[in-house]
Amino acid sequence: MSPRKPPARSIRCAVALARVLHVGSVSGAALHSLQPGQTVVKHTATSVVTIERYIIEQERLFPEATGELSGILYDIALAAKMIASKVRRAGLVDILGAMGTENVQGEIQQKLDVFANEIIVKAMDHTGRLAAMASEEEPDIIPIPDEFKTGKYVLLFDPLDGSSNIDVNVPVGTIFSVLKKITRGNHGNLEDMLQPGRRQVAAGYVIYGSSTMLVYTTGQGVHGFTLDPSIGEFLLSHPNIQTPKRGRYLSVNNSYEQLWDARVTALMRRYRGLDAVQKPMNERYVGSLVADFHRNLLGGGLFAYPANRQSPRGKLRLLYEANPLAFIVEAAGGAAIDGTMDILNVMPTELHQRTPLFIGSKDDVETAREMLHEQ
Ligand code: AHM
Ligand code: MG
Repeated sequence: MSPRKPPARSIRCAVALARVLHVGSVSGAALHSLQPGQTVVKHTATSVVTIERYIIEQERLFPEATGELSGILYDIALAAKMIASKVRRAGLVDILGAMGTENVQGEIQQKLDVFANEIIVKAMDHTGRLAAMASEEEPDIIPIPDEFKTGKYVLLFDPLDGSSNIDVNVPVGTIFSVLKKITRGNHGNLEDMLQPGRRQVAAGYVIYGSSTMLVYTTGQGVHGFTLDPSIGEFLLSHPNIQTPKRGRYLSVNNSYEQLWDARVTALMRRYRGLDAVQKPMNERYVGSLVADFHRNLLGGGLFAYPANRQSPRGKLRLLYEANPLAFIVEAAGGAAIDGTMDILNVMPTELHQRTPLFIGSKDDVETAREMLHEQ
């Protein structure tokens, strides 16, 4: 008996599918000659690795993994796509309706940082993977509603850092940190949030720039994914990011110079090559932390937000900004200090605690550590 001929429509579908999957053209004749059990799509390595595939493959390296952490990372990727699509339309606010007013569809426009906060909370609260959350946008811990199951992790995040830059079309970002819950009971509390950054199990950021990128680490390797808007997927674009040992960029807001103490001023003169000890670094300051950090991570350099007379603890938040970025930079071979100690060793005492931050290429951070120690 001859094998049954596949109907023409299913051939068309299979050919279209094969094309979408970039497995080359498959002719109808080739399909006719398929043997039972043979598939059209050959499972050969392709150059396209989605974030989902990557996370699953990473998870397989740890047989004890339950998949909960992987789930948290997918959920964040989904929230990031939703935020990205909104950020892309931010410039249209003027013609569609200003924030706090009704747009042409009769919907109330929200501030983007409030929107981003809600998106993340809603994407994460019902999954059963988290025991609590904390956001830079909210004064207190965000509990998991009683109707949902809870999990063994807590999530801390800055939903839209640098959001004042949106009006001038400068990149903004989301930063996140995942810790294991350490207290008993189903719901997380302040103690779970106030753990040193060294205990993070994952951290990452999303940059909404000329393209949208998600960069994360679980402590081993830093991986970057770029959103392909045509298919709505984050694709692996920057595997295993390593930051240069010494960098070329210096990112600091010089307008605070008259408020710095003498050691910080001397340090910045060193980076600028003014005391003739090293070659001058290139100054680049966007004023959007994720954008400054991302550039320096890839190109090498140092981002500094020192304490000053007006802000004795600096401006940036330990739990939502400094800790996650410090976890990433260390996994990429760099370093982060608060002036004297490693950011990841700082014992937090408050949810919204601020910290001075010197972060980036290892040797440049060591220069800061040495010079800031000097009396
Ligand atoms: P935000 O959390 O209120 O958005 O502020 C954080 C931002 C960072 O993105 C950036 O590095 C810093 O503030 C810039 O501050 P300054 O204008 O003082 O240099
Ligand atoms: Mg912020």
